[in-house]
Amino acid sequence: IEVEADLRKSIERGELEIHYQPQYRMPDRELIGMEALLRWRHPVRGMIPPGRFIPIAEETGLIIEIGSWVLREACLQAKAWHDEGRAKVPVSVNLSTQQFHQPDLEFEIERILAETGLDPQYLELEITESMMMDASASIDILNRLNGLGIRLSLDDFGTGYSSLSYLSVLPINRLKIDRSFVMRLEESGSEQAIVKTIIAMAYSLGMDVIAEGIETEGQLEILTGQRCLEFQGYYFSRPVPPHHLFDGETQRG
Ligand code: G
Ligand code: G
Ligand code: MN
Ligand code: NA
Repeated sequence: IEVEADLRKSIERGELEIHYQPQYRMPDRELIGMEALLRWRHPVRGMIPPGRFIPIAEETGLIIEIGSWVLREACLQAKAWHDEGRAKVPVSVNLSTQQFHQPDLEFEIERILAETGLDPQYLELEITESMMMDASASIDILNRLNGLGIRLSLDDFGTGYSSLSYLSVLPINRLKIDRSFVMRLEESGSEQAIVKTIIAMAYSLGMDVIAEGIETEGQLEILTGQRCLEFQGYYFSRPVPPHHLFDGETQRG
């Protein structure tokens, strides 16, 4: 209850922040994107990770307002980087289940893009398989979002229940291999087999594929050996506040 009341005021008090984690394409280590990751700097409790307050925001409906704030803030930041001549790459924003099913989401995003001036191709929304339990409603939502000209990625891929037949009809640009697979890659042959299959499937469906949670050189080598080219993880950089991103200090976490 206390946290809920605090969360309700967190936006107006300026306690929410977004950290950004870069994404790279090998072999040239080219910067290809930034994932926006929400943080709550609580005046008493300190930094609270999203896993601890997003569920509360979901239960109370506050996620709609917070989610809008994140979208707007991330689009503004990306636009500012582009205008400053920094790397012109897309920003990826995580959606929550409630946001995904919000009836006016499409118009909300259209409005935010118009107000921030960000070209739609530079916004990527990350959704998860668990949001799409109702397949036909989800395909409709995805098609409408796709119609805005933004990018869509399937986050935490491999941990949910995607039916392969219906994956092929979704307007998804990219699969994000969940870090639970990456974590066990070096010890587990079965993990290697799963990841190899996900990569092959992505390419055969005309999608890009990115591995997240890369922490070691060994993981990177296995994945590049399996023709995965895009990476995100502490090995390259932790999520960092936006003003630290182009300092040249954050190439490795
Ligand atoms: O950054 P961290 O590992 O603590 O994130 C934990 C979880 O919170 C991840 O699943 C991530 O997708 C989610 N998350 C981070 N930022 C946001 C956000 O802005 N909105 C939503 N809905 N989820 C987020
Ligand atoms: O669910 P989602 O994929 O959006 O979650 C992303 C979360 O993973 C973020 O909270 C981010 O802080 C975390 N993360 C990013 N890279 C790494 C990594 O290399 N190792 C670990 N353990 N967590 C990571
Ligand atoms: Mn994500
Ligand atoms: Na993930």
